[in-house]
Amino acid sequence: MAGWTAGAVTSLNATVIDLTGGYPASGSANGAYLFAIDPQSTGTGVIDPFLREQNDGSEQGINTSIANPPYDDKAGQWTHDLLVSQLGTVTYNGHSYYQFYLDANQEADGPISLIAFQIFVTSGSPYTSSSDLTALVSSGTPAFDLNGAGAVRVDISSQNGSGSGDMYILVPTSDIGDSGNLYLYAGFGQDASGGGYASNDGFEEWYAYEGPSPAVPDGGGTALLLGAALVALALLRRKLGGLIKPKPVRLQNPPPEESDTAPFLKRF
Ligand SMILES: [Ca+2]
Ligand SMILES: [Ca+2]
Repeated sequence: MAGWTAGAVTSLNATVIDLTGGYPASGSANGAYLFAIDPQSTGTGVIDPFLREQNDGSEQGINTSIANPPYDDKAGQWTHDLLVSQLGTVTYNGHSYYQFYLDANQEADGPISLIAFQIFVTSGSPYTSSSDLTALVSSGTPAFDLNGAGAVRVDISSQNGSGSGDMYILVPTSDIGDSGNLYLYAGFGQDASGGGYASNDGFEEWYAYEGPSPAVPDGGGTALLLGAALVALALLRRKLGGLIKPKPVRLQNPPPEESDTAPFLKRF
C-alpha cells in the first residue's frame, strides 16, 4: 500500500518522539508512554504475537483471526483476535497501563516510523468480516489514539532484526477498560510532510504483556506453560524493578528463526 498516509496524521508538523538512539530513550503522547528496549536485555520467553504486518513504503494492520485479513496484515496464527481480559496490567508512576511491545524488522536494522496507533474495543463476538473491520477503523471511535492530542510520529530503531523487541508503549487502562475485544490498528511509514522512515524488509510484530500465568502444575507443566510463566516472572521483575534489567530467565537452545507454527523465544 505504498503512498498510504494515516488519516489521523493531518498536520505537516508531527511531534516526533525519537527512540532511534535506543535505550533509555523514551517519550509520551496523549497519556501513553513509549520506551526503547535495551538491546542488551537478556530476558527471554515464549511470546504470543497477535499482529504481524508487512509492506514496503508504508504499511498498516489490525489484529484479527479472519482468514483473509485486511490491510497489510500477515495472515497466520500470529495475527489473531485478542480480548482485553487477556491482558495484564503494569504500574508506572502510580498509574495502571497495558503494555504493548513492537518488534520491528527493517533492512540493516534500520529505523522505522510509527505514525498511527489506535486501539478499538468492541463488545460481543469478534468481527468476521474484513469490511466491518475497515469500517471500524475508518469511522469508529478509538478507545485510545496516539494521535488523539495532535499528530505524533515515533521513530524507532529495529535493532537485531526480527526476534528482539525494539519498543514498548504503555496505554492507560482507564482508556481501554477491562473487557471486550481489543483491536490494535497500527500504521508505519513517513508522515504527511515526508519525515520519518518508510517500512521495508520483514514484518513488524506486536505482542502484549498478557499477565500472570497460572502456576505450573506439579510434574505436569508443558513447555508452553512453563515458558509463559517465565515470561510473566520476567515481566513482573521488570514491573517491580522499574528500569532495572530483568535477569536471564531462559536461554536454552532458542530456535534460529521464528516459526509460523510454534511458540518461539523472543528477547525483550
Ligand atoms: Ca527487532
Ligand atoms: Ca519491516
